[in-house]
Amino acid sequence: MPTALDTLTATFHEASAPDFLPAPQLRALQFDRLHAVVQRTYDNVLLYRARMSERGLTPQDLRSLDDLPALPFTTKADLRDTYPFGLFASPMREIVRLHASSGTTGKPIVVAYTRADVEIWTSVMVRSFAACGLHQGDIIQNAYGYGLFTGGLGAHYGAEGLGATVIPISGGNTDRQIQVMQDFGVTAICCTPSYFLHLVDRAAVMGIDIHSLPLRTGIFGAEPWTESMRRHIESASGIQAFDIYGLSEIIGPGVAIECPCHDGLHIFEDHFYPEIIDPDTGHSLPPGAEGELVLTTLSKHAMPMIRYRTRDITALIDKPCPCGRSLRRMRRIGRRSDDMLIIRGVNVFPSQIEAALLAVEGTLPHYQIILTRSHGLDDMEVHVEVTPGVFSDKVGALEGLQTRLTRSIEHILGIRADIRLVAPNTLQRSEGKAKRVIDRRSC
Ligand code: DLL
Repeated sequence: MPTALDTLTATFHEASAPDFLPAPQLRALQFDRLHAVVQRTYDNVLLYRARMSERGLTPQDLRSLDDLPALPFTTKADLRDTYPFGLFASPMREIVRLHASSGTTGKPIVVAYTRADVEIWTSVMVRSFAACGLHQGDIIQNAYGYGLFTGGLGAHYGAEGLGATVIPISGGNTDRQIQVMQDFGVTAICCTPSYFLHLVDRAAVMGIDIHSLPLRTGIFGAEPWTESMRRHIESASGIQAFDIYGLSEIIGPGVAIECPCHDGLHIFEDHFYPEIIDPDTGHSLPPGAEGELVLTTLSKHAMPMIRYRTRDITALIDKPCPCGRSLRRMRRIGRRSDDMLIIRGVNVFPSQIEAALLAVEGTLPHYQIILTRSHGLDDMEVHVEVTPGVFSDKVGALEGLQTRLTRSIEHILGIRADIRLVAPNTLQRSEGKAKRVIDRRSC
C-alpha cells in the first residue's frame, strides 16, 4: 500500500522528470523541436518567412543547435508592428486564449495560446512550483493580477495542475489578503516581491505577525529584485523566497525558476532555448558572459518566437547545480537594457540604487527615484523610507543616515543623489509591478 509520501514523491518525479534529462538527450530534443518550430513559423508567419528569405535561409539550413545564431532576431517592435494578430502561426479557431501586455509605451502587444500551449504553460508552472517544494496539500494564495496580465492565470493553472488548493484572490485589497492568509491557513503566496513587502508591513499594522502563520514559501517575480531584498523579505516574514521569471511574449511566468539552492534560475530549456548576446552588436557571447537574454520557444503553437530579444540582462551558468537538474541556470535578472537611466552622462540602473540603499542599515526596501532637469543639468532625488526606530530618532541621527546613503550611492555610481528620508508607509505601494522611477526631465 503506497503511503501519502510515496504518492507525493511519485507526483514530483512524474511532473519534474524533464528537469533531470541527461544533457545529450535534452540537446537532441531541443534540436528536434527547434527544427519543427522554425519550419512552422516559415510556413505560417509572413514576417518570419520574409526575414529568412532575405538572408537566403530555409528551415533545412538548420543542421544543429549551433546554427541558430544565423536566424534573424524578433523584437518587441515586431510585435507592435504586426499588432494585433500578425505573428500568429495558428488559425483563430485553434486559439483558446489571448493575453496582452500594456508595456510602457504605445500600443500593447497581444499573445495567443492554443489548447496545447496552455497545457505546456501549465506544465512548466507545475514544475516551477514543484521546484519550490510545493505539492498537493499546499494552499496557494495567488495575488498576481488576473486578467490580461499573464501572472494570475499562469500561476492559477499551475497551482491547480499541481493539485494544490488555489485561492484566486488576484492583486489588491490588502487587508483582505492578510485576513485570507490567516483564516485559510495559506502555505504559499505568489505575487511581486514589492507587493509582498507591502503585505508584511500592513500585517504588522493589523497586529498580525506573519512569522506565526503557516505561510512558508513565496514565489516572487514579474519585476527585478535584489539579494538584499530577498534577505529583507525572509527575515521580515520567516518564509523562503523563490525567484520566478517569465514574459508574456514567451509564455508568461514559468520560463525559469529557482530551486532550493537559490543560485540562479533553471530555464525550462526543453521549451525555451536561451542564448546570450551583446545588446549592442547582437553577437553571441560565450557561456558565463553577461549580456541580453534571447529566447526561442521550442514548442509553442499559436505564437512561436524565434530568437526573441528580451532586453533582460543576465548570464548563463554552465556549472551543474547541486539539485541535480540538468537545465541550465541564468543569474537573476537585475536589470533590462532599456531601463538604463543616463544621469549626467553616467549609466545608472535602478537595481544599483536599490543595492546602495539596502547596504545601509536603517532603510526599508521602499524607494522611488525622481529625475528632474534644471539649467540643462540632471538632478536625481531618491526618496527612501526608513525604519520606524530611525524615524523617531534625533535629527542628528537622521542626518547621519542621509550622509551614509549619499556616500553609498556615490561609491557605487560615482554620482551624487539628493536623499530624502521619508516615514515608513508613505511612498505609494503598487499591487503589481513597482514603479521605481519618475522621470520628469522632458516635462
Ligand atoms: O511579468 C510574467 C510574470 C508574471 C513573471 C509573474 C513572473 C511572475 P510581462 O508583464 O510581459 O510578464 O513582463 C516581463 O518583466 O521581460 C522582465 O523584464 C520582468 N521580469 C519578469 N520576471 C522577473 C524576475 C511577466 N523574476 C518582464 N526578475 C521581463 C526580474 C522580471 N525581472
